[in-house]
Amino acid sequence: MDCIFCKIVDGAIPAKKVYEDEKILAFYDISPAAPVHILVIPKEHIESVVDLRKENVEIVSYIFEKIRTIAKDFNLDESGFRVVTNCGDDAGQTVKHLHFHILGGRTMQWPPG
Ligand code: D5M
Repeated sequence: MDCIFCKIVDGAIPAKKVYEDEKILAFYDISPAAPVHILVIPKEHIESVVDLRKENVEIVSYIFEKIRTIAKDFNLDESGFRVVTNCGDDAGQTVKHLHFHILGGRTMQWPPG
């Protein structure tokens, strides 16, 4: 499958990993938009939020559990951080493999552009 994040999961493309287990992978974003910018993905290929099904509830809640611990590991729990998942073209989703951005280490504006 021609998916860059699946290739990272398979080890065909390198990534700077932050956390990995049998279900998920977290790694540094290649073009950081904040001092801390980490992507968390399910290893299973799911294209976006639109493709989530009831059977994916567990992996999504598991990802959020890990987002919480990663944020704590990077000392973002006190200062605050943002979790973003872009879905589809209008949101600017460039990689069609579900991923959650963890952004922190600076103040952010809302709403985003
Ligand atoms: O975000 C997709 C994000 O994925 C974007 O911030 C760049 C990042 N990206 C793309 N390729 C790589 C590799 N090879 N390593 C690390 N990070 C990568 P989106 O929400 O789809 O716009």
